[in-house]
Amino acid sequence: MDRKTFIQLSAMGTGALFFSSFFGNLFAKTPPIGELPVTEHSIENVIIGTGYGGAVSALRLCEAGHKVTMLEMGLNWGKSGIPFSAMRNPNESAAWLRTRTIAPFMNIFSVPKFTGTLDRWDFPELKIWMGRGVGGGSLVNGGMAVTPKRNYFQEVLPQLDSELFYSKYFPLVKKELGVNVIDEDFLNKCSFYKFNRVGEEEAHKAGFKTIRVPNVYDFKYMEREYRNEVPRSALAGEVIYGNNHGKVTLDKNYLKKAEDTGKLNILDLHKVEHITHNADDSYTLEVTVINTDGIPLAKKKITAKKLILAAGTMGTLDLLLRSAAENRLKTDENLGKNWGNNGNFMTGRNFVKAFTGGTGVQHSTIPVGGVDNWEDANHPFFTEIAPLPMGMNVATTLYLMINRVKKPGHVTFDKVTGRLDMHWDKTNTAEMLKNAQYFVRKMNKVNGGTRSHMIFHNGFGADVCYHPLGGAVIGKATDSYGKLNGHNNLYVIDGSLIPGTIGVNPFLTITAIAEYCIENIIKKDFT
Ligand code: FAE
Repeated sequence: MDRKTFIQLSAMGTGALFFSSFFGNLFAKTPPIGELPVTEHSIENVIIGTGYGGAVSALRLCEAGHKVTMLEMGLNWGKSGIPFSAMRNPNESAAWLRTRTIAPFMNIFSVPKFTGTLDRWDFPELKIWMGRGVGGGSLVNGGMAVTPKRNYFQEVLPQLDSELFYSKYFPLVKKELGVNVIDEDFLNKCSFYKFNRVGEEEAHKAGFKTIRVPNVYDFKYMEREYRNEVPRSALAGEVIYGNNHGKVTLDKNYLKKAEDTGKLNILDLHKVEHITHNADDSYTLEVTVINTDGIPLAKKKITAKKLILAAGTMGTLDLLLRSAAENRLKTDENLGKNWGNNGNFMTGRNFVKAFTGGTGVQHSTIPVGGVDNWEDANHPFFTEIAPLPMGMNVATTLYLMINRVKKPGHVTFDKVTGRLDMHWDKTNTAEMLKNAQYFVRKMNKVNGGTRSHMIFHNGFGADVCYHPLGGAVIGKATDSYGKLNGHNNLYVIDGSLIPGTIGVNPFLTITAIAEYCIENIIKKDFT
């Protein structure tokens, strides 16, 4: 590269990167995509994605003395200084490059087009929500940190040693993620948890068992919020567009620790488009650098000796299946198989205690209770008693159910549309619907209330998926530690390793499996 070109590229690359985070909206005019500057880079270890799988991999590699570069399509919110927005007052953080919010319901708000934290991919029978930004799903999720039931873990992941997971990896990740449990006295007196008290009381009346659900939100902080000693976050309607306080996201634990080693470089607003497998077993990534309007600023060709794909289930499947369809890399017939929605099924009940006080005006955004009906052979399910922070007493309870996935789906890439095809329809969710009908009927019979026709079509949200899992299943599409079949230097470490179901909210399991995989990968392949 000559000096003039270098200076031009540096100005457009580094300068653009800096400005992209802060002044993206001011730079609407950029060169047409074919004329974008392209720079070439060679990097030893690259991780795509900064969610759970990526963050664990980065920390352990850095601690073992390896330099790591992470490529993240979303924004580094912590560094940008831009605040997250609350659900009733959505702003930049609300939606990934949309002009209207994309929450599961109540999308009546216009928002500025911005690289927000929450994205949604729509398929004919399914909508899949995902986190975007440094910290991945940890930025937008409800923080519920649930250990799967051991017998179900063994059933769905017989290829893993459950003794090792329950004695070593689950305790380790609970500590690293800062998992804690709400104090019962606080829960009983906090006016923001009336929805949970009502939810549990009615579940007991109907004969269901409830459980306390651990979380990564700092409940001691929440107690101080309640006493008005610190700025409010969970008690101010913040969650799926990010929390400004209280929630301990990955940028505050795994990623922070990795950065503190001095060996981690995170490049935000870097979207990987394709992966090419080279003859020398390295990988070349084509990357588009965008600004916060989503406008491409530059192109990069990054060649990595070792590549970890941690782009989340859908991101990883998209990159692998797309690149395979373009003959850039080889995959085998296992890729895309055993995909599932983790049995996600949303439902709710309207007119709950409507004449005796409803579910309360104020709702904390952090769920702390669930109905555990998993041992019922006819209707096995777990359901989270979810908040509905609408700022008024809507006398409604909302439930995000997690069921078994009796009929898994699969994912392929359609060359014509250039998009993933999701092979998933009502037959995949039929058993889940039966469980939801059983639950709502039983609850309403004893407690009153109606089906949640106000929030969902016919009262049941079969198409809501927060937990896409599978498609690159460990031990099937990969070896026992996440190395993709047929490859020496390409690893998958994220939700796609879990075969479509884990019976509880999944990030604790994703984090535990990531710890297990990277520990073994370092031992075997990073000598
Ligand atoms: P993930 O955290 O999704 O990270 C992937 C990262 O890769 C993201 O930051 C992407 O922006 C980035 N990326 C993707 N494609 C590219 C590309 N081409 N180039 C560059 N970067 C890319 O992956 N789970 C729980 O256990 N408890 C909960 O309470 C809970 N609540 C949830 C609530 C919501 C609204 C949502 C959407 C999810 C929730 N989840 C919850 C699911 C959980 O967040 C999810 O399973 C994990 O975040 C998945 O972790 P991964 O490491 O697979």
